[in-house]
Amino acid sequence: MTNELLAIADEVAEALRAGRAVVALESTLITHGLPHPLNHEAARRAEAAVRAAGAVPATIAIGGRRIRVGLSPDELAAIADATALKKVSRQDLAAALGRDAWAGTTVSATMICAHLAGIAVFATGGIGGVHRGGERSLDISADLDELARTPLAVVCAGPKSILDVPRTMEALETRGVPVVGWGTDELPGFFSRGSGLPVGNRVDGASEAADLVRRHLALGLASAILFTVPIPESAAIPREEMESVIQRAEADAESAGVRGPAATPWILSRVADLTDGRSVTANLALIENDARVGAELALALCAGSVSTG
Ligand code: PSU
Ligand code: MN
Repeated sequence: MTNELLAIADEVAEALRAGRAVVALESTLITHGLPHPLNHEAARRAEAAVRAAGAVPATIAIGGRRIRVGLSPDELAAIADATALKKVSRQDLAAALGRDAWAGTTVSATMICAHLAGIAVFATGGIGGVHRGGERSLDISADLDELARTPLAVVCAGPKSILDVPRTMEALETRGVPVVGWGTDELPGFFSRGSGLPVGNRVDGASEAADLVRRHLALGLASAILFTVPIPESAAIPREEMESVIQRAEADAESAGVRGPAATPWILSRVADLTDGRSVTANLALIENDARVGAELALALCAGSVSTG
């Protein structure tokens, strides 16, 4: 990997050199996941939460033919304000680096970039997974295979509830990706505290989580570990309420003929309309919360180890 393709911001590079805590953040939720200007607010709140906990945020995007690890406030504003940027996952990464344009990195692409940069922890809102009807359409996010092959601690609020969550959990099990409840035995339900599904493993707090990460890495298990954190109570929307909204949004997507990479952004935006923006408020709160938890985990990992290997 050459510096030609990877540009790490000074603050992030210094923190990594000094062995201090760094948390990677993705950019597709800015470019595609949330409406303007709340996308910008989400990005700023996530970075601020990481800083408030004592770690360094590294928002990752594609820009100027390079993987950008850590953005300036102006750059963050630029990608939040821009329209029609590309959404880049593993399959698009090399092509996106051939264009002189900003682009948002999904969970899969952000994982690749964070790992290349030597960052161990990545926080986001929700991972992609098996879409509803995915057993027919085969619309299964590249995030799942990425989680199986890139060793990173990924902190999220559970698979997005617009997905087929039980099939997503099956796919994660098949791929051997540990799914861990953060202070809970129930898989978090993204917009809701719970999903109604059990989560096989649980940690209570960052130091327990860091121990689990160290054991996982010591075993040479090449996959990610997925930590799932319930949305804060004050921002949660009841599951039954969300479920009917999601079914309606899903049906609308089907009639509109939306598929492929456009599906997730389209459905999220339809859900936002149908909830009068409440889903967006919830999304912001869970992203901020995940960023804070990611920082706690990154700090605990630094505290207990001499090198990240
Ligand atoms: N979760 C959100 N908002 C988002 C996404 C996830 O709350 O915008 C993005 C992430 O970047 C994730 C991507 O990787 O959606 C998944 O897209 P797809 O289903 O096309 O793989
Ligand atoms: Mn897809």
